Amino acid sequence: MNVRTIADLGPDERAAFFDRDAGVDAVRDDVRDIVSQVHEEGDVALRRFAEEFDDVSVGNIDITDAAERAYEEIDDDVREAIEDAAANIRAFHERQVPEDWRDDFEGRELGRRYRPLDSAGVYAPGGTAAYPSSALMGVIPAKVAGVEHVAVATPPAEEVNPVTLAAIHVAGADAVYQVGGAQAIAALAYGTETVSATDIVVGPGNRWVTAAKAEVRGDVAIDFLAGPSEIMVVADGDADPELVAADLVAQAEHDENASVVAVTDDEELADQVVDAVDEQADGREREAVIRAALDNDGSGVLLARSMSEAVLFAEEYAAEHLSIQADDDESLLERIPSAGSVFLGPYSPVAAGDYATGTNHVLPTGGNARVTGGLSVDTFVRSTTVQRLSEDSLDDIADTITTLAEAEGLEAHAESVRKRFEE
Ligand code: HSO
Ligand code: ZN
Repeated sequence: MNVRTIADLGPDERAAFFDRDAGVDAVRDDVRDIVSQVHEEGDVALRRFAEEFDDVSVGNIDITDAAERAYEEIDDDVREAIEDAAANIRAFHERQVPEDWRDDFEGRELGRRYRPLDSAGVYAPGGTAAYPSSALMGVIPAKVAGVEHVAVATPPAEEVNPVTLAAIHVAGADAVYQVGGAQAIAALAYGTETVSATDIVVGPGNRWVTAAKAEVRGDVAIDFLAGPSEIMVVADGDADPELVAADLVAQAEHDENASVVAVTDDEELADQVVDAVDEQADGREREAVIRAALDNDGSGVLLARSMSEAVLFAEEYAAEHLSIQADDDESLLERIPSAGSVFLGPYSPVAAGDYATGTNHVLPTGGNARVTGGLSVDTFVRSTTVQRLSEDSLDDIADTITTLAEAEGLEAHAESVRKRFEE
């Protein structure tokens, strides 16, 4: 990782920061095939793929009972940490539950009503990237929204990760299935003999999972297509380079394709961050992954001529995680509308939100933060508009309705209003 000046970036160098896709194109054809086999053959296909991809001969696909057992068997300190985090995530998401309302609009009683989806499917990655925390982040918002049936799919194994299972149990999932990858997404979307189909499929995963979500979208709802982790730190000369570096290295640890960027107007800080990142990466357990992520064309420390230029870059970037380490962080934040989750000040590491503050860590990547937020209670509710008009209030807008209806050539629409006023 090195320091580069924003003004000197060539078009390709610049593009490397902004072209962050979820990498689904390369596996799209294979995934389409997997999805259709699950759709057609159900459990038989799930068992076959478990043998083929996970090298596991699956007994019961439904392992709901194992989740409760795992909860009882894991270490006390891990169980307590899961419960602590879960309570915080629940509290933050309870604050998001929307309330039904009705208001008077000049005699027209209009309102919105919110109801949970009937069912939701959550994917919880396994293998080397088993994230119990992601199980909490997927299941809890759905349960808080009031979704009655929340199912979780997690990859099969001789022994499915007990911490993930315990987290699924604490989060309050109603069913747990051992099925992974694209086949899990297909099972949650279309159902099999064992897995019941769900209305929405959410959660992070590798590009097979992501490509499968793209494939089933349209038949079921999905949250969004999430790619490798990203962080953008906006820092001024007052920032602590060690802390900036620590957050970069932390997100780099996720994935060789992670994008980690710091942008600052302070040349000295830029150099210090580069050095600190290098030192902190040294000897880490996942040093190889970290170094690969740091070496990406889309990772680096960028020098801006001013904090205004830094802010413009950060806004265009629309990061999954935005950390602001600067004196006037709130006013800088005002100028960056696009970000999945924001971390302000030296005591707000991204890892706090990844695990335990209560905010959700399933967040839009690849610039998607320009148009959407992360997983939330909203993801799992549908809104309905409701109206009741009085005779007078219909009379008041009758002309507007009939004139527009006739302008559209829709006579019967106009007539349906006039009918109300016939003697
Ligand atoms: N930073 C990741 C979430 C995560 N971190 C899970 C640790 N475990 C993507 O937002
Ligand atoms: Zn993380």
